[in-house]
Amino acid sequence: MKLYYFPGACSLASHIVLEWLHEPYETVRMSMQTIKKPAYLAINPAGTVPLLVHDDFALTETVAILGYLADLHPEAGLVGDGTPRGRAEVLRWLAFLNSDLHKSFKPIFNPSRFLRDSTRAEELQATARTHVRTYFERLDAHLAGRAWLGGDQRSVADPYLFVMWRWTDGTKVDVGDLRNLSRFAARMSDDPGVQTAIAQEEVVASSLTHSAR
Ligand SMILES: N[C@@H](CCC(=O)N[C@@H](CS)C(=O)NCC(=O)O)C(=O)O
Repeated sequence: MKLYYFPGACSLASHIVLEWLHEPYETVRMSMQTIKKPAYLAINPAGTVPLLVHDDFALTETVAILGYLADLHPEAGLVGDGTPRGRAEVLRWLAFLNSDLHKSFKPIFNPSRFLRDSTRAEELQATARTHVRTYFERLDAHLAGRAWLGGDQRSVADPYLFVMWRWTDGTKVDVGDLRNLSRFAARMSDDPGVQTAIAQEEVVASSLTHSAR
């Protein structure tokens, strides 16, 4: 298996799950330039990360990759406790993270993609920060009395939330007062698989403010 990533980008969630599964894998470090080159676009026409290549199967989309990895290792229980409700709970949060929270970061990282008039960039970013903050408040409320998004058991949704929590620093979204979220982030930060994936990506502060997520 081969994971194409940018340091600290949403691809870090898949990287953490590969570590959790003790799955043999390689990583390919990409940049904003190399993801737009014909060779990469030939395997991923979206020109984004993550991309997971498993034998002859090239898979894009964070939610699909996380689900695929979890399904390859059902014994790890990373999409719930095996009940329809448990699975639905994990999918609920994955959907929220992907279609609401992740999307709301995009105008902060790259306002020019959303505006004709660049003089309004700061206003757009401020509005997007409000949306991001509101979504984190909802996640914080959900995490009250729960160790993980899905309940007592960690799942593929947790690394995705953790990655976006890391973005709050570089994007200046203040979530320091959200206690349940902070506890969750501390738990993830202490995890050896998380630490290994981060160390491999050599994440530095500047990469968290990359302009094109
Ligand atoms: N829908 C895709 C979005 C992936 C995405 O936005 N990736 C960002 C990094 S977090 C990226 O590659 N951005 C470069 C670009 O959009 O040109 C997913 O969920 O995997």
